Amino acid sequence: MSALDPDPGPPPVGGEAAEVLVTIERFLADQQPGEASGTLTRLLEDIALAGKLIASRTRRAGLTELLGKAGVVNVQGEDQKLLDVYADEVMTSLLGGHGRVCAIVSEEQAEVRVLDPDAPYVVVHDPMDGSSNIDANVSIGTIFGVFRREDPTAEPVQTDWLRPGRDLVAAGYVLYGTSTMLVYSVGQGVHAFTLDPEVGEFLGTWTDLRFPDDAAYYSLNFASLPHWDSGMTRFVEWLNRDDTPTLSQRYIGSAVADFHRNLLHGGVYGYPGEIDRPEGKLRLVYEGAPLAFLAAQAGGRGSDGARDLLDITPTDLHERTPVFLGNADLVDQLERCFADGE
Ligand code: P6P
Repeated sequence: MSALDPDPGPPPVGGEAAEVLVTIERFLADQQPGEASGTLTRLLEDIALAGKLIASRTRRAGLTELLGKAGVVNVQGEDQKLLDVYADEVMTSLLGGHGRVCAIVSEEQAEVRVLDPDAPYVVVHDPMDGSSNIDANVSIGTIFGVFRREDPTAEPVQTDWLRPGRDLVAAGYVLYGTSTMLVYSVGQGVHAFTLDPEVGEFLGTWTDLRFPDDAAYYSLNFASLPHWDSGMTRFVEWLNRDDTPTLSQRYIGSAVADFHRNLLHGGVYGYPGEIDRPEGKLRLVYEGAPLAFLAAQAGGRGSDGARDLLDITPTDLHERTPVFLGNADLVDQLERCFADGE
């Protein structure tokens, strides 16, 4: 492709190189079904703009005191970082006021916030996943999911946002790493765009990303091994057998970054439940379900160790769940190990 400098190089094993230089706005418009109103397209464009704004701050975090803590403890009991606060405010202000988003659920807000009561969509998001890594300059990311309300004329009710991930109409993430990438799906495959900071556009990079059949990595925090259920130890033993795939262990401490690398190279990420914390750490609504939606769109799966994450209906905005995401065969094997043996 002569138009790009430097050439983006070959696509990942499980993807296609974008054929032409295309912005995410143009790609969304071209992908939009003929009968669509364009509302979801413009909502996703708002998220892309939020990603640009957050990326610009993330790039300069070390220079503008955005590193470090906001001096507030959030609903999760975690120290809010200034970038958490900024990312949450940017997403909320860009998504509200256009008659597109009825309500927004955020990791950083104890309660759901109603934006435009008679709007058709609900957004769930983790504005800055992995924020404990900000000071260490490790990749972090924004995770989002979009539901379409069954009756936009009705009063907003919690069944508008406490829904199984299978009801999502879109999901994705913005990864603030060595480059800023927006990866999303509207149910027609997974597509990746790279932010060109000089142009200020997310440019098409890869389309139809799928987990490669031959996985390369598994992502587990082995510091927690003594606290894991026996099913996890059986899975680790399976991983280390001579007759099973040889995978390398890579764990960044930022689920979006681990997920992204495993999507490109094949693998499985896990944050298991523990004996004294069987619900695990990650949140179902705005972490597990949106990433499971993407995994399924890329030929993989998301599971809590027994059930597909997309089939779990949350009962609380911030409920936690064990999360396993990646190649379907690896997630299937993990479930077999949890179900007492292979
Ligand atoms: P630990 C980040 O806080 C996060 O929610 C995920 O992005 C990440 O994979 C995990 O927690 C890291 O948690 O306990 O391994 O440091």
